[in-house]
Amino acid sequence: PKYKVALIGATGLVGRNVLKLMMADKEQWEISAFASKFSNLVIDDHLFNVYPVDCANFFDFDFCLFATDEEVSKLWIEKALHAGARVVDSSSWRRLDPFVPLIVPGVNHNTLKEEDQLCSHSNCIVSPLACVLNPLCTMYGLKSVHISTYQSVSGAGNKGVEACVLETQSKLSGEHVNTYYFPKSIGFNVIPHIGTLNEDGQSSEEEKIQKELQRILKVDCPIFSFAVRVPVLKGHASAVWVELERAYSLQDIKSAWSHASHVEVSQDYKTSEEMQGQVVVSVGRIRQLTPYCLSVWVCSDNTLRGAACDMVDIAKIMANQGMQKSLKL
Ligand code: 2RA
Repeated sequence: PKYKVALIGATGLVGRNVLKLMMADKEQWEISAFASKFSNLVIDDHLFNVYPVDCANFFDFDFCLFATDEEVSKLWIEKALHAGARVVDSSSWRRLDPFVPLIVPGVNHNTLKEEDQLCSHSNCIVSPLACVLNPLCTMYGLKSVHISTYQSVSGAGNKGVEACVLETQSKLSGEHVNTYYFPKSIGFNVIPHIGTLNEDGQSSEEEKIQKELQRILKVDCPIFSFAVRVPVLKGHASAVWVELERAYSLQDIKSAWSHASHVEVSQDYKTSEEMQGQVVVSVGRIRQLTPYCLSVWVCSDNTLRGAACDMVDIAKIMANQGMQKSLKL
């Protein structure tokens, strides 16, 4: 059967990828696209009319996918829930709400229940990390994790990409235009500041990494993170140091990764550029540091894994479980 899907935020970087992924499965989805204002969008030779979200009649849809930021999600999701649709939210709005499941497909999608009408997926840096850490957690237990992230400008949306391109070009031509889109100029620069900084010097992004990972992996071990914005257009990467509860076998870990959903073990390593357009998460630079500690490099396309792929995977999981329109009507 065809499920009726409303995609809100269709013109954004993530929204466009959702359309692309769903178009590959046209038999299953009938998609209506919404954004802040009317426009036309061509995806894989298919023309979508994008309607203003205030024209959406949420009663018409089985699934509403919100590829939107917190403010927009907050404004519209209640209406979609009231209309009885199943909702997948890409924003951080309810990710830490114990009544809303935080799902990483392939890691904890089995925790999704029939009565869950709203579901969040995790941050585009967290989802790939969860895919890689989950087998280690299950096999040996996590004692502590240290993560340093290198996050591309597309994590901040279309405008982040535009700001980076403009600032880089202007520096090359000897001018120094600062768009002020990022906390400091991003052209030829790295900025250890994503989101807001609190009084203790922690950024909101670093807090998300810690709390979302603890929630998804069901652990309360210390997770330390550093979130850095780099002038790369697409692809997020992380250097990760893991201390396990028990001594491990690297061979067993590699074998578990090779069977884990969405994980691809690299002989050496992959870069952000190489991961563009890939739906898998690459784990490379795998080093045994001590019998309990290892370090790895994790790299993925942030507009796909932890973004469009997670939204579409969750909708598929719900549809396969017969969870289209909510029974709460
Ligand atoms: C970022 N990971 O890149 C965050 C959320 N998209 O800004």
